[in-house]
Amino acid sequence: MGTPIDRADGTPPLVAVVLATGNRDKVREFKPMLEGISPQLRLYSLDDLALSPEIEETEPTLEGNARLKAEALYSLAEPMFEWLIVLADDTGLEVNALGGAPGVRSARFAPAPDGSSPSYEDNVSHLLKSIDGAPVRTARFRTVIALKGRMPSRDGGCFMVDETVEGRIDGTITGERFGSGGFGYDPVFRPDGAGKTFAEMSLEEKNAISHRALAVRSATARIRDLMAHAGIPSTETGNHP
Ligand code: ITT
Repeated sequence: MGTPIDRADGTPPLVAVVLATGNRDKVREFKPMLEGISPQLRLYSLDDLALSPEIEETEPTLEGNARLKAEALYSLAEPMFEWLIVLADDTGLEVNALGGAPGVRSARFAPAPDGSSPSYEDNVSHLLKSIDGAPVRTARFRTVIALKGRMPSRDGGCFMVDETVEGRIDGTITGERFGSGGFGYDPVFRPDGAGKTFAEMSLEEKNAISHRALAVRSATARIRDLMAHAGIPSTETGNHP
């Protein structure tokens, strides 16, 4: 693999954007938001690169875990591309009545037999049980995206990328499940002002307002800046929400 460039012939370099997630639901949401940034950008999921690293999310914060994933994936993907930006996200549902839990433990909230991962169903049931009778059911989804990369500089050298961006959305945990779209906690999360849960929305509706969309929008803006810094053309508006 690789993306050799010959700046002498005026060809702008190609930049690989690697989505550091094994969660296909998340890839499905990310792709349309990133695809239009630049004709020089190539988007890869872990599946595309046949990578399936086991990265333990051991940090106590979403930021820490996003950075951890980005760094681990960067070291695996870095030999494959000359220029690349790895995007790793960590998302948590923070429920006020639970002091901000499940937060970083959102994927592993429900008790599960040793070593196994609870299903989305298990986690939602556990959440509803945990806040049964709570007078306040406010919550927020928060997504942190870490960007880790190596980009060409205009003088023929390179510069490193190492930063995070964030998106969040406030809402309420409903008393029961509504809708069949989305994934994870979507059937019980109703964003403020929306009148329906994420699971009752189309992908487009969710992508217009979600925590992940907001974080991706910020990441997209940063990628555009980084491309500009490298002297690589972006499309006018891209394909972001
Ligand atoms: P990777 O670490 O492989 O990326 P993950 O499933 O662990 O995948 P996150 O840590 O980002 O993903 O998210 C933790 C859990 O939070 C996830 O398993 C879902 O249950 C839930 N979640 C994340 N994003 C969500 C969304 O947009 N809507 C509903 N639930 C979501």
